[in-house]
Amino acid sequence: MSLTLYYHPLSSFCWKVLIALYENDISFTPRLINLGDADDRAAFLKLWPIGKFPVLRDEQSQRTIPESSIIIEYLDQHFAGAMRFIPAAPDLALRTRLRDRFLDLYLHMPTQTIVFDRLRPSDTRDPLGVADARARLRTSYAMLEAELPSAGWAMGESFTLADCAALPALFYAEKVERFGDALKTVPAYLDRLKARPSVARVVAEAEPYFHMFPNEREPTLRTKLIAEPCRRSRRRIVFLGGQGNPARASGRVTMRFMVIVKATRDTEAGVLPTTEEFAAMGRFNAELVKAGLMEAGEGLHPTAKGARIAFSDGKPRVMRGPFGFTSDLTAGFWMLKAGSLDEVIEHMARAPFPSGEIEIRQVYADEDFGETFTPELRERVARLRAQAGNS
Ligand SMILES: N[C@@H](CCC(=O)N[C@@H](CS)C(=O)NCC(=O)O)C(=O)O
Repeated sequence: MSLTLYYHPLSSFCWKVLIALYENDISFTPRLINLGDADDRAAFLKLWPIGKFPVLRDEQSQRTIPESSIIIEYLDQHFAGAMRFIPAAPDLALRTRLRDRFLDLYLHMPTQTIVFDRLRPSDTRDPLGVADARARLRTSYAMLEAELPSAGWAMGESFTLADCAALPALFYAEKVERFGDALKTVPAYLDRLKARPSVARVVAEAEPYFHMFPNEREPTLRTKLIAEPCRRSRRRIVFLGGQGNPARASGRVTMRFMVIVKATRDTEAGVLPTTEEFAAMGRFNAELVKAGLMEAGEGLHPTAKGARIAFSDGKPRVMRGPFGFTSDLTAGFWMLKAGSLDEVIEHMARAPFPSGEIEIRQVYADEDFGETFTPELRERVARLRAQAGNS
């Protein structure tokens, strides 16, 4: 057997190549690479210093072939079977390669951005990068929804390179950014892909490793040493025990946040949102509710209808609005509960504001006040909250 595939069963880019190998029943030696193992890693880097798998080694031709798309094209040229992954017609071949690039670059890569971010220590997360990646995924979903055929495969009747690329891209993308009800063609296509025997085999072989896939709400809770196959080499082994918020172990979120919407000249002038803006905000709030974050959200009348009370020497002095416009005035707020500030940033970065600013502040929890807030005082406050229907 001249072919050896360096791979990991959970690695999405390896799935692409495995599907092609299984489709044409090409024999090969699978060589599972644990990038967390120093020897494995050193041997693999010798083969392909970039350190990303899959990599195919063909002993007969003495060639090392990296990059999933190139490997599939190499198999098509040298180990051709019933399935041809690059169509013979030049124009269709070009369009197939374009779809493969599209799926890798604009679906698969943003998904990796979101997954890798979950594995980072919380102080190095990149909420804006994640928000961008989600926006990119939604654009790509919409394009695929419009372009994919309602039956058959990505490029028509024949199963091609584009389908090999589509399965892992869509399979994992859907795990980090749900398709939602508006998409019909894309989920139906993914179902057709999953029903193919080559794909079912690849997914079944990955199943024992699925516990290594980081979920959104508990990325730091695994208490064992795991080798994460899809990370940059210097962070390859992640010790995840003992970090994070212990209350999240139960899946519960404990922190509360106030998101303050800063006033603008328009909000201070009492300019109300348009119907479209209301609808966009409604959709956004529905996402917050669905994600289990939203406790409340309200807009405020301009300061012209408000008042301030200043205290000096224990004496109140009432001042009625309007107050001079500054960007520190408040025009509205949300009350959210979430597992971390990053989680709130990730969601709020998608708020449908064309301009303006919002500020996110963590609400003190009883335990934040320490010993001076005695158990008796806490109990009294808890009773008052219950009476106010606020607990
Ligand atoms: N463009 C490459 C991407 C391969 C890739 O990102 N592989 C991931 C596994 S899914 C990897 O090896 N990651 C290890 C790392 O980045 O250190 C291809 O198409 O093969």
